[in-house]
Amino acid sequence: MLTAVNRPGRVRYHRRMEIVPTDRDVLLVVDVQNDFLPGGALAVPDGDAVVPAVNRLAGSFQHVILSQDWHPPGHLSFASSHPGKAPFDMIDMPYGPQVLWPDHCVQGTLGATISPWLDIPRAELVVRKGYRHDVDSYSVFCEADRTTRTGLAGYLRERGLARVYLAGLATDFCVAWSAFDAIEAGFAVYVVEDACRAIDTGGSLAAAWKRMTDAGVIRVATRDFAA
Ligand code: VGL
Ligand code: ZN
Repeated sequence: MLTAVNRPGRVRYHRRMEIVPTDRDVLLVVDVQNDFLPGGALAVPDGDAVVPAVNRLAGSFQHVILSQDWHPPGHLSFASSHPGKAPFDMIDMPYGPQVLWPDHCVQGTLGATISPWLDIPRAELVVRKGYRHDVDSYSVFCEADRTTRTGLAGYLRERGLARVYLAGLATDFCVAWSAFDAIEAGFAVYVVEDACRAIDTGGSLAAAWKRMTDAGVIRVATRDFAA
């Protein structure tokens, strides 16, 4: 799309990005689950704003994959599993520092269910993560031990999907870690900023954007997609 910008004495044209997804592009919708939405156990501020944005966005993709945070009861990322600790405290796990969360997305509960307002029946794969009792997994590609793979990179490669667009919850945790790992796995990665919302605890949102953009993640918006 060409947009005219009038400045005193001249007219400049600059090209706005216009993204038209092909059969090599996939939309990865991260963790749009009841527990991350208003009223949920770990509600992301303004989290429900992603639902209409993601629904619209999904319409322009041939390939859509969903992820689902899926913890067993008593998961080690829950503050309730650590006597004396409170949600949002930090602890050291064998694999590194870990934020402690309220109990959320417990397997088989209504809180763990993908939001009924998400309207993407065409989604071709749901990737569950965080299902091992002792290891968290923000990333849809690789668990927090940084070695156990979910299989998603292999799926994308086998299906010839080369560019990953991310949307969903939360920008500074599951979206950011997934974006970072997708780059590491060799994919081109775009985060659709206004189709995501953040938890933003202890400066996590600014840190996540720096880490993502330093790694080569491209920041885009829903308006960058062809109507
Ligand atoms: C998430 C914290 C804990 C996320 C999941 O989806 O961003 N955040 N588990
Ligand atoms: Zn979780």
